[in-house]
Amino acid sequence: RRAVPALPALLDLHPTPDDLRADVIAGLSSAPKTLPSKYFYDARGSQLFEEITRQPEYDLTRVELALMQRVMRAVRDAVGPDAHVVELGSGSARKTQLLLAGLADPVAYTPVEISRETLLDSTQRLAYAFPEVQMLPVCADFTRPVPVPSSLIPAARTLLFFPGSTLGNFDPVQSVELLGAMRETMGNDGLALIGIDLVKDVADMEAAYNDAAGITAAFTLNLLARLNRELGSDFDRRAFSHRARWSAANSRIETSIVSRRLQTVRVGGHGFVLEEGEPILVEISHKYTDAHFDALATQAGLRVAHRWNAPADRFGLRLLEP
Ligand code: AVJ
Repeated sequence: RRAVPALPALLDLHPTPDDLRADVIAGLSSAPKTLPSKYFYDARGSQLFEEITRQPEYDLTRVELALMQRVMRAVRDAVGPDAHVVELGSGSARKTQLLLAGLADPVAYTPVEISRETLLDSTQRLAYAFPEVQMLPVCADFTRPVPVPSSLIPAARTLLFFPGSTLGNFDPVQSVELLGAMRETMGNDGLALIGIDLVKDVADMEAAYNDAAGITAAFTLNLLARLNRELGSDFDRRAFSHRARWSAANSRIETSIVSRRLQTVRVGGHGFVLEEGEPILVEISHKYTDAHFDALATQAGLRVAHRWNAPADRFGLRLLEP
């Protein structure tokens, strides 16, 4: 039997209940109403997301994993040895497995993840699989500045890893800010490997967010259960439905929680009136063209050093340099 490696010390900057309450009250006070998609990822929400990635309609994860397998040798050559990998929104870190195995002697890995349970699980698993890589997990909302711990063995460079088209969950202004912050974090010698979902057939894109088994709907509506539990709000789950549809004007899927009737919801001493049919926008998932993504990168002071697309342009990986 192998000895159990000590749990890596976790830098805990998890959002506080006050952060959650303030964000929710601000979102429900705005017109149209919104809620931040980052709060989907409590322990249950992260599990449901994993289930989404196994649905036949949601092929992003499978296509990205296959693409990574195909281009890993080129990534390894471009990155070189002794990198410190920093991943934003690492979740179950399934793609990280491929990355750490494919790179030349990575020295450290910093997953930044908002769900503490998911972060501890995935870091523990990776610590077993890669005993020579120092694990430096940070539990945090990566849309705020995140301090990156330094590794015992000095790294040759930082590789920022931002897969899954998580960038798509941010509007263009936020995306440029986020890419700019990533440029700061990686420094002048750094690189960033980013996964982006590409514009395709509208029926395919809409089906990916409306799976027949209803897992995405459960994922979306789980947000209300979380708010009731953590903020003491009184959302009635049955009085809302999930809706995800393509917005051609914004080149994105827009996911809303729609009120099925006129109702008032109480959250932290505030009452919010929802009309019948009124949507709360809870997530945006942008889909990119090559030109659109290049423009975002350029605005953030980054250059596309390598561009790899999956067959039929279903998904893309980009290696960016300052
Ligand atoms: C992997 C977080 C980018 O927007 O496609 C999947 C999240 N939401 N189904 C996406 C998600 C509904 C996903 N991200």
